[in-house]
Amino acid sequence: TTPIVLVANKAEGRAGEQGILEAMALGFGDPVQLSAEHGEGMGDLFEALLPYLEREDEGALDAGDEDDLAAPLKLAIVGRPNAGKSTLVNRMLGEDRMITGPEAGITRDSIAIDWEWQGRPVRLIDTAGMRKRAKVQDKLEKLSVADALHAVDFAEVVVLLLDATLGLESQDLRIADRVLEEGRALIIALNKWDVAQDPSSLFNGVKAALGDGLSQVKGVPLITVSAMTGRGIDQLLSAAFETREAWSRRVPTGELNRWFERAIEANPPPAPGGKRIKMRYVTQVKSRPPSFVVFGTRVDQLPASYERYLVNSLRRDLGFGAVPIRLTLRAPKNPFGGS
Ligand SMILES: Nc1nc2c(ncn2[C@@H]2O[C@H](COP(=O)(O)OP(=O)(O)OP(=O)(O)O)[C@@H](O)[C@H]2O)c(=O)[nH]1
Ligand SMILES: [Mg+2]
Repeated sequence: TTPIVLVANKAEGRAGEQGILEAMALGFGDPVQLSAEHGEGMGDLFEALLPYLEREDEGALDAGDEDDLAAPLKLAIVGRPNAGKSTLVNRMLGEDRMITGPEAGITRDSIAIDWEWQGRPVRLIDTAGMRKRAKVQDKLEKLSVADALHAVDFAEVVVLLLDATLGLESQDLRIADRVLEEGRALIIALNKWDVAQDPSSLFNGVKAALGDGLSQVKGVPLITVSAMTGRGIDQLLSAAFETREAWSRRVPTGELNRWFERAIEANPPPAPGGKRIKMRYVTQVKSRPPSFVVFGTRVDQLPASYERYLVNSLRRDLGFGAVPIRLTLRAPKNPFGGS
């Protein structure tokens, strides 16, 4: 049998009360009180429908996303001057296509090259090195940096290339922040591993500094490579494809809300002034990057730490890894003051 959910529309204000009482007499249980015009009661409607969402298509991707995953992986390589970006691109291609050299600032414009890795199409984008803004004086270099940032916007996954002989500097964190703010998936690669001093403590040091420095996203992949010898490049590319998949993932609403209930139960939201913040439901509004809207009452009072808790457990429990996640809170109005 098809389940029936009774909805009483035009329920705003006092005018609807009589109709709601009449609707109760129909024998379908309490009606969901809705005002389609005023946008009220949507949270209640969703709650009433939630038990029936279980049979929702379990395929985690919609058709559009699948097309996107068959399309070339748009992979931009960014970093400070001299990190070895162009050398890395040459090593991937297996030929000296880019000009490289020991002086900083050799690449001036972003260059996109179509390539294939293990039969999968990749659009590689080499970019100009990005120095600290205060040091960028001449006009040409400014244009180069703007061009590199443009490549970030165009990419799906961005590799931030570090120089193992220099370690992680504040400029690297600034670039990483920028990539995440743009909603791109980030991978960090530690290049020149062939000449790294004291590799294991270097690796741990960079890992720890990333954990402290990139507070908005935890656990960004860190991969050691050598553009010179080719070491680590396969690992880098498989991480890049994996990351794009997470970045493109859609979680079915039923699964998402089962997670949501568990997360709230494990760590209930606070009750400022004795009034509990009620979290009703969550829905994924888009992917690339994954974006969610949480509906509830008094959610405008939710502390940032609780938002972080939700985003972090979403990442951990639903396999989003370290891709940037957008979360918006929305409070539907309810004239009846129901919880
Ligand atoms: N030992 C070692 N040297 C490397 C490696 N990768 C790059 N280099 C050297 O680092 C220098 C800079 O390399 P590039 O590829 O030109 O660096 P880039 O990041 O493209 O630099 P810009 O275009 O100026 O931003 C060159 O002398 C390379 O030979 C590596 O894995 N190991
Ligand atoms: Mg270069």
